[in-house]
Amino acid sequence: MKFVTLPTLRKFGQKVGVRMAFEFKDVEKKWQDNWKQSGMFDVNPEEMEDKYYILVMFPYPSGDRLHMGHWYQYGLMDSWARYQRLQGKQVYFPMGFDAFGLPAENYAIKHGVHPDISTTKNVNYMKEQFQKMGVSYHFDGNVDTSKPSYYKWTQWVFSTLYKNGLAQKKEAPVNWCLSCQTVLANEQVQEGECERCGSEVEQRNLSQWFFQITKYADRLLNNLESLDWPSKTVAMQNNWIGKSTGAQIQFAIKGHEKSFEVFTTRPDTLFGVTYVTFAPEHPMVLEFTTDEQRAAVEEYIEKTKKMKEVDRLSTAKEKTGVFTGAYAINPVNGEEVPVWIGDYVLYSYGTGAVMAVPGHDERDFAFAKEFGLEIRKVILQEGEAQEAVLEEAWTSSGSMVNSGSYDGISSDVMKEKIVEDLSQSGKAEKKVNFRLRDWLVSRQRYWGAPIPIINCEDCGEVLVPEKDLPVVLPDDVEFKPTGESPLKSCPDFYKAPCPKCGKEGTREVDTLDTFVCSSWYYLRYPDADNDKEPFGKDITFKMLPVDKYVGGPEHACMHLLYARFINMALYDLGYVPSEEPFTSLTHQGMILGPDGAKMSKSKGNTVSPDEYVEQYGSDILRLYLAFGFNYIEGGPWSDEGFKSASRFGDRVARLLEERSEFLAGSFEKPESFSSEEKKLLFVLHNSIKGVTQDTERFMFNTSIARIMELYNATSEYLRSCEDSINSYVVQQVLENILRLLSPFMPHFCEEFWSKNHESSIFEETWPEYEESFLVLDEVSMAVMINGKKRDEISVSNSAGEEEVFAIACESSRVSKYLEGMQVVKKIFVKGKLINLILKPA
Ligand code: ANZ
Ligand code: ZN
Repeated sequence: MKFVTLPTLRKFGQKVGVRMAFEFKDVEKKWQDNWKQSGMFDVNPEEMEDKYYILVMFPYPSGDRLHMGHWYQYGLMDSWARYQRLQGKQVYFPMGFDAFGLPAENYAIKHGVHPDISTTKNVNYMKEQFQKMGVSYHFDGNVDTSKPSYYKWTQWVFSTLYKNGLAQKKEAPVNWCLSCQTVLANEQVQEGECERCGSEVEQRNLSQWFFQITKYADRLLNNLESLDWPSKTVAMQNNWIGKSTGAQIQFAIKGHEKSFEVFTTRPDTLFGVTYVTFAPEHPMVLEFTTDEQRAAVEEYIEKTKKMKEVDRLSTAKEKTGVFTGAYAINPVNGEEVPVWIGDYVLYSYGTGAVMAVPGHDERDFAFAKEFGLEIRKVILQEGEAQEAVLEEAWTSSGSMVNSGSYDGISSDVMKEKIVEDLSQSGKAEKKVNFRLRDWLVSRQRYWGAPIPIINCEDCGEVLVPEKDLPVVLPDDVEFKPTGESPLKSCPDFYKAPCPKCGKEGTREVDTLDTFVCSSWYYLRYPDADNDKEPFGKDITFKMLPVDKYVGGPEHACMHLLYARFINMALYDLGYVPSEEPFTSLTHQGMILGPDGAKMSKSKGNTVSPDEYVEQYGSDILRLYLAFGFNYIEGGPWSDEGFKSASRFGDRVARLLEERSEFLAGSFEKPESFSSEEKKLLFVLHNSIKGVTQDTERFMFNTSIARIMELYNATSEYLRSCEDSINSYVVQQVLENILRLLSPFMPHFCEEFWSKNHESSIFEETWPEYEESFLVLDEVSMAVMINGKKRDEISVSNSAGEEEVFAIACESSRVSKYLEGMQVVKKIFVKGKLINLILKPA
């Protein structure tokens, strides 16, 4: 691991170059040690009564340390958790490491070290960085998914699903990454490329392990409504699950015994079918293809194998296909229509065959145009002449034509009726289809939890009994990717006696997708030391579900869907208290490089947190991350922004040092306040109100802006009232600046608080605003002339239009405009402004 700091640091120093009066980093270590020793943030789930479970997506220890994105996500979540604790909640906020998986394995291969050594080292390094960040969460029972004490129970999750018919090995077309040399779940393929490495992905037919998430499709969809989740994520899951309602309709093949079915969402268009298209890889195709067409069909099938699914689905792609020589018989009228194959039909969706209606489906239309097939109109738009030629597919509703006895009825009615009528003879049935596929969980890689299955010649596939778990991942394996599971080459592992009959069998050599590890980790935290069960029932029913989950939006359709499924399956078996694991969800944004592009080593636009912490301290970095970004949106790193945050931190430090006498004493609350004092108290209570509302909603940037306003108002008060300072008010304000800032600058605030308090600032309660201070006697109002601001006047809170006008006229800055003019209109906004519209008298 190389740790190059100097060159960038120097460059950075020149750019930012803020000289700090207060050495923030000097006090940080002290408080970190202090918090640790006092056990202040230690929590024991056993003792919690009314838990508030905050969860943040745990990091992969695959890179060599925490980067700026981690700081942003974890540092500010620590701030949020501190805030919730100050609000009086019994916060439970655990942390661990998602240590198995391809990124960790690829890192290990690149650096030529065993993944166990490199991930353990990275985990330790990251823990040290977390410590330097000054976080209040801790690493409960060391949840590290790559340790046997954890993956024993990942294997238990597999076994539990298996026993309940939710895990199954089956042959299926799968995505194969040519570079990672392993299969990928559909969700891990983005635009035909591997989500991890960006290499090409091809389709292979392989026998693999699947979790049957499709059995839960409806519930996963329906529950979405009840979740307090970002609407975009809900929409994405909705789409991914992709429920579509229609019918399955049976067609016969002329001269063959076998019939086939099509899935359609538009049974109303059945009279418009002029041909049928099969997915080229559909196994029936070669059965009915005629001898004359066989060569062309086989050639086309071969060609399709090399195509990516996204390209096949693209509407822009020109349509290709081949006639099979066979004819299908339309069940509604006995009409014989040609059977084609075309790559726009996918084998994995519906039945793998479609009834083509070129008059009313865009893709069928393009296909028919390409091959000169008949385009027949069966739905008439309102006002359309029946004989008008279709220039493009009419995909909406209308009234039926060319549809025998159904002519004249509306297509919406037809949709139901035709299915009902055909169902009499068993030729059609209502059908719901989902885009969601079963979750492919086996990987041909080393760094994952072994699948607890032994294959026996006599007994077949046998589950490893729970008492024999974990199936330990062996250490000495040549783990470079070859396409074949590395565990196969390890005889000590591969050969194992059958748990049923004792005969020598062979172990399953694939490992589990890392998303299996992360699909249940939130259940392990509260009971992480349990070596008898994955998680005890009492504690799980008390601590779950998670109240607030925070993580990146990129997990919308993978982790978040998988975890919901696993939780739901475990719920059905009585292991967890709720169907849904995460009641409320927030996504943080992403910190980009200074150039606005995603930070990456290859682009050279990374900004390393360590250098900033080294020079300015972790509180200043955290303050900048809070202030410089909308947490949910993220944005580009800016040294200018860092500069202004560090200046602010330093100014506050100076103020507190210069005015430390006000923090020290004990001052009595006066009977009444002067108008200057009231103004300051107004800003104070307004800030408390605003910071509370904004922090709650993760609006850390506006929270800090309000604290800045408070700082400014305080400085101004001290400057202008130097001779008549109200000590009580100043103490109130200074103490509250510390309390409001404490989640964002924990060490710094603890340090200043400790000068005058025995107990920690984090044992305080969050300040509350008082409504009475939010009503000002005097307000300042803008005076505008013809829409342009000319003065600001101080008036009584209750002053009406005439009174304000009179006071405005007394101001020389205003009166000079009034000379020789006539006021034609007064626009008055109480408490805000008066705008005088003038014209020459
Ligand atoms: C006839 C028809 C007529 C269709 C019409 C549409 C409009 P969603 O909504 O995505 O479920 N389809 C069915 N299986 C397919 C497959 N394996 N590959 C490609 N396309 C397939 O889409 C369902 C529609 O997509 C089905 O309804 C079918 O075309 C097509 F005027 O059937 B339709
Ligand atoms: Zn056996």
